[in-house]
Amino acid sequence: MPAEFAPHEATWMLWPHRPDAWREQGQPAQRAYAEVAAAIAAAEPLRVGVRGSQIEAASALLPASAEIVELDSDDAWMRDVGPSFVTNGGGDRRGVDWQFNAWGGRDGGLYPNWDLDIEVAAQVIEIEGDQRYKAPLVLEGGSIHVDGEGTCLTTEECLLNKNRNPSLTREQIEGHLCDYLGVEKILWLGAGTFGDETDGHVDNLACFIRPGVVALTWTDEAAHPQHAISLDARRRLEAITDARGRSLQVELLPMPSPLPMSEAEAAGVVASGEVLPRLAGDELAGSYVNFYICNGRIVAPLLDQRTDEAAMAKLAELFPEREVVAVPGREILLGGGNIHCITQQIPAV
Ligand code: KQY
Repeated sequence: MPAEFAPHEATWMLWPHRPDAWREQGQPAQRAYAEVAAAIAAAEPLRVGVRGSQIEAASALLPASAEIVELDSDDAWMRDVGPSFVTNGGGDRRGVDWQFNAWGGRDGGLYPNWDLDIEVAAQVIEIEGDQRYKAPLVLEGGSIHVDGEGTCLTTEECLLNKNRNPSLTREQIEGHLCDYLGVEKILWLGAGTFGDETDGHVDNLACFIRPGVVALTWTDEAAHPQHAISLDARRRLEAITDARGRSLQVELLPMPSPLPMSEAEAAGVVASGEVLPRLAGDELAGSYVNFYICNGRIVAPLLDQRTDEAAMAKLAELFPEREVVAVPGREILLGGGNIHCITQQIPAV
């Protein structure tokens, strides 16, 4: 699997629509997704899967260059329901279609029916004209990062969770990752970001900046519940080597301050009893690590005026050869993820 920082042919997104997941019938989230779409579409081709009844709304908000594809989904997290693309260096690309159970199935999953989501990856692969590997592993794309040089970064909290692959051992899971991603070494972090409803996706905690360099969400506040989690991750990263035998350089990205959901935000969500309830005061799992790398750009979420400037400056320092484009991330965060979670790259071959 090429790293996200390798050249892309295109990016895929989905369009948010469900009123029990997104406030005010999804309209603020749609505007936020459209801002992300505009930032990406200015850098590379963008395709957006939209359910039939939403095509008019999506056309009005998405940039003119975005290709709107009629494609239905239960929610709008292309990182997790979409395919992971792999290449062989000889001009071939294939899509890996993982098993999906809505982040935990009957044991903590985020909605009870994901029939549409499980069809998304195969449709994307077919539209791209690529062949498909059907993988026997429950895995969301947000639970892995690769460096493109044989290393995969993931968390125990998610991939070893009994609500994903209860019949597989750590070794068997590693075997599937090696087989389907073409990696040789799995780097295991412990827990993900505090309060993350995905059971600790790595893409909200840490990511590769380039081979040998990892960014980690970080707070110096010892009393913050994230402090011990990030400290554990830092110690693990500093103690291991990657698939090429390199020690890792760990770069710290400041965390936003605590971000509780407001009364007004919670009140705008229609409770259906199907989706994890959105309640005032819920602590949102905000993280600047949840950015997206596209051709020539970093698209990063603005989350908190107290920390945005420092986080964007750090990203600019980490990616001197790319432009950092900051877009509002709060509305996406209200749905439980951020920019990385709503995008999926198609690597160039
Ligand atoms: O963060 C993600 N990768 C997805 C979050 C899904 C949340 C559904 N409410």
